[in-house]
Amino acid sequence: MKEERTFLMIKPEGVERGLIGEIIGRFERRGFKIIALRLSKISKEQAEKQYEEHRGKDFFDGLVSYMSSAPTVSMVIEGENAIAAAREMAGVTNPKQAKPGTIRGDYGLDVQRNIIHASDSEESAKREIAIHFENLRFN
Ligand code: D4T
Repeated sequence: MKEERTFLMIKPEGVERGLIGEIIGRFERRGFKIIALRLSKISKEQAEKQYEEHRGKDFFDGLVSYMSSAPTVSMVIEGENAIAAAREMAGVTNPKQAKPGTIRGDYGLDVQRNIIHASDSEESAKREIAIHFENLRFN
């Protein structure tokens, strides 16, 4: 098992619906350490960078404007196998197919409003942490 850091974001509807505590609590109770946390409205440029790999897809513009439309919670968590564990806790992209017990399965509304983002690899985690926590020192 590997000590890892990953980037998570509670999407606008999660904040709006009062689910911040519930979602953060799941990661805390699972034993992950929160090492950075911020509530903010991200810029369109940050949203574009975060979803760069999807540029050109039909949902890209809608996703970028949605993610930058209202406050989100950005966080970095640390712990054993954090990247895969957070993806598993989030559930699959479409909440209608996500299993009960996963965050998306329990709270997701549709494929855009799927509550949480979790980095999919070590490389994405590093890249996304840099987009949202520029110049942040963790220790
Ligand atoms: P993220 O990146 O938010 O953790 O989601 P996933 O890793 O599970 O899913 P993804 O990369 O395929 O999609 C990124 C992001 O785009 C939204 N989306 C996706 C959307 O609005 N419409 C769509 O049709 C799809 C496929 C949801 C997640």
